[in-house]
Parts: sequence; structure tokens; C-alpha cells
Amino acid sequence: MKGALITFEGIEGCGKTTQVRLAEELLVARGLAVAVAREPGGTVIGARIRDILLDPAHAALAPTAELLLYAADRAQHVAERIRPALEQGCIVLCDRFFDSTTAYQCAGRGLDPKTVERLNKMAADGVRPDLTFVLDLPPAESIERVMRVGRLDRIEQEPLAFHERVRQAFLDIARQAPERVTVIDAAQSVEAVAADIARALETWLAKR
Ligand code: Z5A
Repeated sequence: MKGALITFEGIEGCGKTTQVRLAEELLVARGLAVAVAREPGGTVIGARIRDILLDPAHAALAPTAELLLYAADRAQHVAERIRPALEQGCIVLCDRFFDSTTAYQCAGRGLDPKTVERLNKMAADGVRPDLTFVLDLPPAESIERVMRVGRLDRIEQEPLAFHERVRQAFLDIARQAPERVTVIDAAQSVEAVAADIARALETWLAKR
């Protein structure tokens, strides 16, 4: 069976990391080969790019430089980890992929959609998610969750209106690609979110 890429998207603190772990457990229990990945920072080189991107001291980072760094991180990630795992037949569960660039750098930063789309294509190099979960949560709740865990990074420090634009962008992406993207209510309990994702995964697996 060929590999597949499943991405988890949404604003910060919406529960992606938690749900990637639970989805991994479910798929492994079904005997499937699974690889877990994340962006930014899914490779050694990417980890250095991630440090630049999220350091609160880098308030001067220009939006275009930010976009190029996310693209560089993804190009490395696809070449080094995602494509090889797909070629080995793994189901790759990736915490964020190019929908995050569309949401944060287009809707959040206001960069030109055509430029962002071109870079998304270049960085992903033909790799596209087969299935995407958007974990939808009001920004006020997401920031509260993130603050409970630790201090806010450079992007988390953006005002609520920024995060609201990003949230709406994820919902727009889901409306434009309903065959690929499933929106999950992330304000539910961890178990209820996991049950919604498990149902969607079972439906998707049955069609493969
Ligand atoms: N970014 C970008 O701008 N452009 C791009 O192209 C890409 C990314 C790829 C990466 O941050 C930043 O880069 C991100 C977008 C930007 N910026 N922001 N802001 P990151 O990798 O450090 O973190 P994150 O992806 O934004 O999210 P996170 O903080 O790792 O959170 P999460 O993975 O979505 O959630 P979690 O860790 O599973 O849960 C967070 C907390 O909530 C934790 O204490 C959980 O126990 C709790 N939690 C989880 N689920 C629930 C439920 N259902 N109820 C209550 N509490 C819960």
C-alpha cells in the first residue's frame, strides 16, 4: 500500500500535537506503518530555522523573510523526511504543512496569495496532503491554553485580530477543499476530539 500524508492544522494550542499522538496510536494498533512529523523544525536544519522563526527577540523579522524561512524549512523537511517516508509506504502524520503558510503568511501577514501559493508548491515539490484535519478553536481559548503551558513565542504574541484572521483562513481552506479537509470542533474534550478524528480516519481508511 502506498504511503499517505495526513496533516493537522489550526491555530496554536488547538490540540494538534495531542491529536497527532492519539492518531498515531490508533493507526499503529491497526498494523499500519506511521511516521510523525512537524513543521517548522522537523529536521536538524529545520530546528535551526525554527529557532529563528519563533524567537520573541526577532520582532524585526520581515514578513517576506518569514515566508521564505517557512518555505526553506518545508523544502528540507519534504526532501529529508516526508518524501522518503511516503516512498516507504508510511502514513505520515504532520503537525502543520502548507495550509499553515496560506493561513498565517497570507491571511495573518497579508502577503500576496499568488506568491505564497508559488512558494508552497516549490517547497512541497509535488507532495500534497491526502487528508487534513483543521482543529477549530476560538483564539481567546487557544491563547489561554498556550499561556498555561509557558511563555508566548514570537507569533503567539500577535494580537487577537491576527489569530482570528488565521482561524478564518483555515475555515476558508476547508470550504474550498471539502474533499480533503475536515473541520473538527477543538473546543471539545481531548477524548471527544479524538473520537471525531478516529471516525474520519476509519472512513478514509475504508476508501483506500
Ligand atoms: N507557522 C507559520 O506561520 N507558517 C507556517 O507555514 C507554519 C507555521 C508551518 C509554530 O508554532 C508556529 O509557526 C505557529 C504557526 C507558525 N505559530 N503560532 N502561533 P509551534 O510549532 O510552537 O506551535 P503550534 O503548532 O502553534 O501549536 P502548539 O503550541 O504546539 O499547540 P498544539 O500542538 O496545537 O496543541 P497541544 O500541544 O496538543 O495542546 C496545547 C495545550 O492544550 C496542552 O496543554 C494540551 O494539554 C491542551 N489541550 C489539548 N487539547 C485540549 C482539549 N481538547 N481541551 C483542553 N485542553 C487541551
